[in-house]
Amino acid sequence: KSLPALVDHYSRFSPSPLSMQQFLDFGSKNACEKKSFTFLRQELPVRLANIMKEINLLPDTLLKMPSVELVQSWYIQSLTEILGFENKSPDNSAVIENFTETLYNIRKRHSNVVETMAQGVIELRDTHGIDHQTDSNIQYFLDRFYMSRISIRMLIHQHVLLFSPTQETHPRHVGSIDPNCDVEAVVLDAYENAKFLCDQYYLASPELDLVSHNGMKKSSPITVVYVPSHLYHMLFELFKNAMRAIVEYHGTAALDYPKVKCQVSLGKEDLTIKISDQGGGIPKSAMDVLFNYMYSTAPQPPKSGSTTAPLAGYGYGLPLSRLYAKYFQGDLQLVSQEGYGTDALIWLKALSSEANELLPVFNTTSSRHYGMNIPTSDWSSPYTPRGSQNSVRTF
Ligand code: W6P
Repeated sequence: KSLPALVDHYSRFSPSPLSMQQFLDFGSKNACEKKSFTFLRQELPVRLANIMKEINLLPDTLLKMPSVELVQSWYIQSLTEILGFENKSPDNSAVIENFTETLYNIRKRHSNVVETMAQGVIELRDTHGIDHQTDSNIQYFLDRFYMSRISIRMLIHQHVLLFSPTQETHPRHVGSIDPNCDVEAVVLDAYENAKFLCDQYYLASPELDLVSHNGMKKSSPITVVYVPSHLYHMLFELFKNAMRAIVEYHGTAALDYPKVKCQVSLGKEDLTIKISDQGGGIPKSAMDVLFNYMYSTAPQPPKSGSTTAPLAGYGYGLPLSRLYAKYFQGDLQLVSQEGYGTDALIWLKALSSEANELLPVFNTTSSRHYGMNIPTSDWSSPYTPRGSQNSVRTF
């Protein structure tokens, strides 16, 4: 069978979302490398093929950008390598070992996908420009593409951590999952590292005011079954943004700053983390842009020469953080009061039984989103000349 035929074949299956509990089961006493092998040699091609079909729906102009072709070649190579195990025996330990090593190399091959796709978007903007329709398609695609990538890397990472003798993990962790993830500890770690960058950049930083409310078991530490690195990624991003807003709003010459406030709460259903800054806030009209890949792609951070990394504001920090939150059925939202400050909220499922992977599915519904016209507003917009809300007026 040709590769395109195999992509068609595997893309007809829907990805199977795993629950946090299933991830734990794969890694517990009955941890079985053979079971994991037979699951992944089917599920990884399904997830890869589903998103590869969607890559093909991208505008031709973007598909032809060298960076996007490079990313596509990695997907083709990795799918081909996994399909090499289609008819191998799970009872042969050399096969299983080789599979684990193949996965390790695949994960390494794909480590720069985010930067490379961003480069492709820059190439497209510089050569063809980007209209409203293309912006919307790219936003829709990248959210699904990066969610797919997060999920595939999670599956591979779990397998490699659990079954590769060279990979060491914390004895109480199951692969990358901490069954007793101490939320306050991750908050403090993320705050300290953001503070380090902030001090280096501005020679000043706001203090932290951390408060927890355990609504389930008063004055007990709040824990959750979660991937600490995912939680850290979100918190680090939010702390950097909050600190930058505070220091820039009050000026680097200020003698002291309003603290960054962090409230952690646990209820029956939700674990909520709120990070509040009095950094002057942002207008409501600018909120969407913070999660827009096209907008966030704008200036390339200085790569070499400069020793001070920008504190925040470049890259895909916020949209990717929101995907990490959504990956296990949580969410991330910003609420701002311009002239005062911003609240950033993270919701996680308190119960591991409700923490299921959220995965993009390739089907006719997803296909229809591409090339679908952005609806023209049928509400008045006083300062916009008639017909120019979109590049083309579509009746
Ligand atoms: C701001 C802008 C922002 C984004 C994300 C988190 C916090 C903040 N504060 O002013």
